[in-house]
Amino acid sequence: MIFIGERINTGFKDIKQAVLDKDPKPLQEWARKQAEAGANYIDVNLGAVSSKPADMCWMIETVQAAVETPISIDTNKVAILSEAIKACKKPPLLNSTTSSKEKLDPFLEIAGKYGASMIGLAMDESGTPKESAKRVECAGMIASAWLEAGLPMEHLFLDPIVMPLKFMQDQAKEFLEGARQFTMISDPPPHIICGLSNISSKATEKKLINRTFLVMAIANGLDATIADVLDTDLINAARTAELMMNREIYADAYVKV
Ligand code: THG
Repeated sequence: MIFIGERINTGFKDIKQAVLDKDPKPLQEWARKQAEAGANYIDVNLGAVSSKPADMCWMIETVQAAVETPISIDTNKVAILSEAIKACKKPPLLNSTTSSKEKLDPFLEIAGKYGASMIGLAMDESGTPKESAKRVECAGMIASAWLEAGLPMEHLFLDPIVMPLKFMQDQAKEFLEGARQFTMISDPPPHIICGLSNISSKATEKKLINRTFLVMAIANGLDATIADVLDTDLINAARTAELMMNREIYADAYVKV
């Protein structure tokens, strides 16, 4: 399982304020905590706080001054990505493009030039398809463009797109069916990823909803997630599900490693 720490996102008040004040402390504390928890990447999201590439670069440099963990550059803006990529010390994860050519082409070029991994969202210029079949089509387009660009499948992550359970209850099943079909896009398959906390947006019982959905998604082929990596119950549930998918070798102490 590949875990990406979700916490350095201006959707959280403390991070928003820190970016406005250019106060490195909150970002570095969250970076350390998530790295210690075993995050494989640290997601960095500037959100709507600013559209200045320099602000995203500041966030990335601030995180890298605290931890060695590679960065997930969470922006769909090519202007921000083109600058942010230069600030990264290690090959990052580009998060994310859609299947729309206008977005996909510059993302592919940057991924190729810097040896980066990339997330492709299963949507196009008209938004997120309601039905899984159309999401599979978008994902397939991204995967073929990736291969055509000569890039390695182990660096591609496809995202079937998680919607809030509270507001779009029928969408969880479409996600799960999408994920299941993405595993058949190529052999070996691409990684399948999601922004897990989307599922529990504005809900009570957030942790229970996140944990239950993650296990169901893993059963359908998910092998990476942007999530609350400090939630030990979540991580342990994911590890247990991975054993059941026969992806890890069982050991009595598996949750303690
Ligand atoms: N796919 C990809 N990238 C993504 C997403 C995705 N990046 C952003 C997002 N979705 C994943 N990250 C988060 C981070 C936080 C929350 C949800 C998704 C979250 N925030 C609280 C809430 O909405 O209730 C609000 C913050 C707070 O508690 O103050 O849950 O889908 N590729």
